[in-house]
Amino acid sequence: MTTMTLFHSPLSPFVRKVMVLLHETGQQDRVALQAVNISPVTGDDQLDLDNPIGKIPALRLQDGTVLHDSRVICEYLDQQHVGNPLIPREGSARWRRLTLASQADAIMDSAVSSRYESFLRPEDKRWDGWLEAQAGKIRRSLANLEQEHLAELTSVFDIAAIGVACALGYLDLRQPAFGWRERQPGLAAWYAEVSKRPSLAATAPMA
Ligand code: 99T
Repeated sequence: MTTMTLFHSPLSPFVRKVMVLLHETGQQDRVALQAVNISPVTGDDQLDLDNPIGKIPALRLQDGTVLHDSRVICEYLDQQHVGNPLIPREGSARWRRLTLASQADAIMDSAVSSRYESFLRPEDKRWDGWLEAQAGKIRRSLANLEQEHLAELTSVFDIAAIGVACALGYLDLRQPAFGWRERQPGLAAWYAEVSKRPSLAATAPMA
């Protein structure tokens, strides 16, 4: 039975994290999806009422409470099922996995901001230096994941792995020529494997 409403777009990597977590924890039937088509300059009235910052994902609970952003929603939903937590509840594992998840979110932030810069901003106002700086952040983060964290990512499919997979899926969607697979073959092999999971297959973004 659906008891919650998720403001949703199939192209948002932040929304996808929530959707993957719902699938992985068997909760997808509890959430109704409310489609929104927004950008920083074109909002959605209903969304703005529920989330004054006008971003997705936002999750309306049965009692009308609204949760945002994706980190808060994932934490909430992870505490609503009885299986193994996808976000460790305590100890050093919690801070490790949340920091990796934060690195994945930061890759998405840079990629989304590049998308807005290169697609939304009027052409005469675009700033190549901005795009190059964002690309540098993404390249350094992916190299660091490959060199330092591949074993950790492979060890368990949790909030950190979900975040990295959604970040890579979004890069493929919006910057298919970014060429990360050539630079990070280990990450590419990991991603090819986890992409077979039903949760990722069911939520793959389609432009
Ligand atoms: O910035 C806006 O006003 C509208 N943008 C969003 O709502 C994006 C959609 S991804 N969401 C976020 O930036 C959420 C970030 C937040 N920290 C979280 O939830 O974790 C759109 C991607 C695309 O269209 O290509």
